[in-house]
Amino acid sequence: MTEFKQALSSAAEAVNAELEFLLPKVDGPEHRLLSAMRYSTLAGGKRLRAFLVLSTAELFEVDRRCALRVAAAVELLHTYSLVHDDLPAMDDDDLRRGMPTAHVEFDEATAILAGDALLTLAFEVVADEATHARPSVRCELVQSLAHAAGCRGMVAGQMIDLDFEHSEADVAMITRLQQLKTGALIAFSCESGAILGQARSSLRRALHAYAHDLGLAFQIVDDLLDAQGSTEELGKAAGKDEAAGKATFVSLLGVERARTQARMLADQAGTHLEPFGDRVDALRQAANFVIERRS
Ligand code: GRG
Repeated sequence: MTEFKQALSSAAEAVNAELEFLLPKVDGPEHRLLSAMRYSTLAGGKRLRAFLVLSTAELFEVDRRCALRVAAAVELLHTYSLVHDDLPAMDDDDLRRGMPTAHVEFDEATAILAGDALLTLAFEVVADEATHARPSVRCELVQSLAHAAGCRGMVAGQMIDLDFEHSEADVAMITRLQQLKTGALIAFSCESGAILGQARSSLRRALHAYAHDLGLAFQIVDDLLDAQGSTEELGKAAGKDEAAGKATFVSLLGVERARTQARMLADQAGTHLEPFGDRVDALRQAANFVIERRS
């Protein structure tokens, strides 16, 4: 685990430097927007999605500079989703990554605009020829990222989640909602390495299957942390699901079964990596990290 944590922190350092480079410097009459973008993006975060992009790209010997751009784009898009999710109209949270949320630090309109700008910047970065020499590869990245983030992915998951607050949900429904809300971007992060490396489809499918199980394990642990973690440790409000009477993996399965299910999914994620032989230690360790994490 220590070895994995070092690898994760070195990926985070590299992607933070890339984000620092890609985010516009704060100047001009739009400085408030740019400050909010930088504030939210550079506020920390585990950078797990970036790690997945970099690790899967390594499997196909993708140029590190290209992989770093995609890793940064995924983190920009992920940050947009957190900024918008925290808004009063959605989850109404005051704390994120241990700091005041964007709408608290700035104001609601600025947070909405900063989220919009982070989302569009992510696509600008991926579409740039510095990301890959081949237009067809850039096009596939843009299309897959749009699919993961939009009305058949994360945004759809968020809509279903908001609707479920007022209705009964079962495990199958929660699984589908979470696959869209958090699983789709995790899946793109894993598959982007294969897209950049123009890998054969069987290997891309193997990474998709790995990401599917990893994403679900990640979400179950997120529910466990919300139920059992502390606000201080999480850097965001704990206990929100129960207070809102929200159906989650924990409320439906109970703590013990939820934990067992997460462990089973993490083990199963590893089995999809067999076609890659012994070059996937980091990805196996990532599955373990996801279920052991405390924030
Ligand atoms: C507003 C379109 C829109 C979508 C929001 C992803 C999402 C949908 C909301 C995030 C809310 C949330 C807490 C989801 C649970 C899983 C999740 C994405 C947790 C945050 O991801 P981490 O733990 O965060 O990787 P860090 O801070 O480490 O980057």
